[in-house]
Amino acid sequence: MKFMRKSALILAIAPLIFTIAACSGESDQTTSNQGSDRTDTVKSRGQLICGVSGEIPGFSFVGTDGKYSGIDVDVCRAVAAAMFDDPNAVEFRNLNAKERFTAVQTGEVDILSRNTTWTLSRDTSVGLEFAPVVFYDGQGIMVRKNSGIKSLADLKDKAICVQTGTTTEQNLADQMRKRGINYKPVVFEDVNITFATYAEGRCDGVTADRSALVSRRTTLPKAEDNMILDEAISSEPLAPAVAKGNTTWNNVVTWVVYSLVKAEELGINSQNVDQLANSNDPEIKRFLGKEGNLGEGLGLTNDFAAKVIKHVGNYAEVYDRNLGSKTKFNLVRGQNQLWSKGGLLYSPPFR
Ligand SMILES: N[C@@H](CCC(=O)N[C@@H](CS)C(=O)NCC(=O)O)C(=O)O
Repeated sequence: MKFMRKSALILAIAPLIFTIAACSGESDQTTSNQGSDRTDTVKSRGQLICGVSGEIPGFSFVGTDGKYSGIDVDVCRAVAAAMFDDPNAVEFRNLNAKERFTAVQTGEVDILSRNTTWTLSRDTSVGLEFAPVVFYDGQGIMVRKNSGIKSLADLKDKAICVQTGTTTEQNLADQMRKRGINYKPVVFEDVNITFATYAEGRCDGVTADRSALVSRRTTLPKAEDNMILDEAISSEPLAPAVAKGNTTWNNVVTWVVYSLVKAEELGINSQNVDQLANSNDPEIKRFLGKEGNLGEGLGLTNDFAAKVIKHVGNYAEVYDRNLGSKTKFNLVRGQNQLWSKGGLLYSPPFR
């Protein structure tokens, strides 16, 4: 057994897998894994349908000109670039926290790229399949500077605005229970009402992912009068997701995300990508599709990563454009730095 080849092992257990799948009524999922999956649907449509929030500047936001921008938006543009050599071959659909999972399950969207935390239950019972994390986040609480509130303990018996259908709502309840702090949750389905209620002074604090607080603070009437408490409430790894049972499609999204990270690691960016196509470095040659056939396994051209970087840039370019020091958010990379620079971003090998 120890020396059995993988293919022989698969042949040996295949009948067993078939029997189990048939008995548990999951044969549909098995079929879709073997046959066509979402990749074919998207290809034949010639356009990607991408679920975003549209309400979180820096992540996904619709400008007054109707144009979408943000890191979550760029992930979708990167997938479109890899598939169609066109970052604009995307239709965006705005989804609030409550709507987002149904939209993936029913196939209304091909991909959910919307500040969504990767959790065990979303990976299992909600029927999602996550691609790699695009932003490592954590939950925070924002209060008015003149409120005297400095910690979670100071929120005893206070009203906290929070959006329903989020890990935010659950984490707040966990943390307050753990610390024995009584509080008044003021829950809304709509993000704009959540923050407007806080802005009107009807909540003492508002809680969300820290990045979302930084983002939404810029939309408050007097942004500088508000501060985010230092206390870290949770880990929120934000990742794109697709519907379960679409192995190839998940691989496409997964390796497009990794291509952003790997390009940064290899020093490839939107400015030098064409020039580096002539590089002698075998790793760069393979990554850009000048050698090997890495795209084939994804049903894409071998230069899919070159298309991504040319049109959208590497992870650093995406981050800087949407959240970096030249933006009003000025968010330091922190955990969202490459592993080689002390962060958590790490791509498996392109080989
Ligand atoms: N990352 C958390 C929270 C995500 C979330 O939906 N946050 C709210 C509060 S800022 C939001 O983005 N709302 C925007 C919307 O509903 O369009 C989760 O996955 O549950």
